[in-house]
Amino acid sequence: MTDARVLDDLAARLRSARAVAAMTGAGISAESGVPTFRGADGLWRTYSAADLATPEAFARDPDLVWQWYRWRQGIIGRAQPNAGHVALARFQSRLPGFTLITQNVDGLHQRAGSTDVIELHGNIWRARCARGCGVVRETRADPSGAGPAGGEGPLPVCPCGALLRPDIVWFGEALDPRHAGAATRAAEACEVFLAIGTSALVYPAAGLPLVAGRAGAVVVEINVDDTPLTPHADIVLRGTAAGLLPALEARL
Ligand code: BV8
Ligand code: ZN
Repeated sequence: MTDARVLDDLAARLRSARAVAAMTGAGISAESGVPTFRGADGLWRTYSAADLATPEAFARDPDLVWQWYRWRQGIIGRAQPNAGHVALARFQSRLPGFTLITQNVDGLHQRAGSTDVIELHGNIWRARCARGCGVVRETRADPSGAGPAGGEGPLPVCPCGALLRPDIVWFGEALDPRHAGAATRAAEACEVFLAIGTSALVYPAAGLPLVAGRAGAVVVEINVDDTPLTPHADIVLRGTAAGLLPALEARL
């Protein structure tokens, strides 16, 4: 089938589905200028996940970890949602049973107009108590990357006296069970599952399209490259999220 026929066919399935779930990864924000993790220019080529994105790293060197997140806040604060984010926000208004799940922490889906986004790995614009007293703070979306947790100033401190940390799920940490539960239920209930711009390597998120497939959903991969999900996908669309999602949305 030609790409246009595949998109026509997929759009017809989406229109007739009672429930649709989409899960995005860093690839959808790549065209907004936000670096991915594992690509040629990915963050893990330059930085070690173990040194930056684990609770042990924060305990060892909170300054370094905050510097890295402030730098990323700067990039994300200057970025704009792209046509892929905008198309997914329109999916939500066109498809009644649509659930958007993201592994991204950048908040670009919400800036494009999506609501009720399930953020599996947290959000870079929030900080929370590292000791776990329950305090959560918004950090300002300042393009310089500065904010209550930003700049070169002292590390942000919780009223309880502990440090604040980025409200992000690091390696070795459990996902918030409310978010993991909602995402699993959406994967089990959907008739079409779209996996968009994710390397499908980080669990438990990478298991969601497999859950959906086992429950009978049509699994669609949208990615510029092959991933471990590719052999399990029913439909593979090779191309960019910002190119393919608007083409699909135009057919809904
Ligand atoms: C947990 C936050 C249990 C950083 C992130 C060995 C085997 C199996 C599992 C494990 C194992 N060892 C450890 C584990 C578990 C571990 C895991 O899965 N590790 C993997 C790497 C082996 N998982 C965990 O630790 C999770 N927790 O299991 O808890 C538990 C239970 C109870 C009690 C205690 C503990 C926690 C996972 C935390 C994830 N957090 N870091 C930050 O953002 O600051 S991971 C990081 O990767 C990001 O969050 C990101 O969302 C996530 C996934 O990456 P992707 O989004 O897919 O991005 P990536 O760069 O990899 O890929 C981009 C893709 O886009 C590519 O495919 C590319 O081709 C494509 N692309 C590029 N441009 C485009 C495009 N596609 C379309 N259009 C384009 N334009
Ligand atoms: Zn506290």
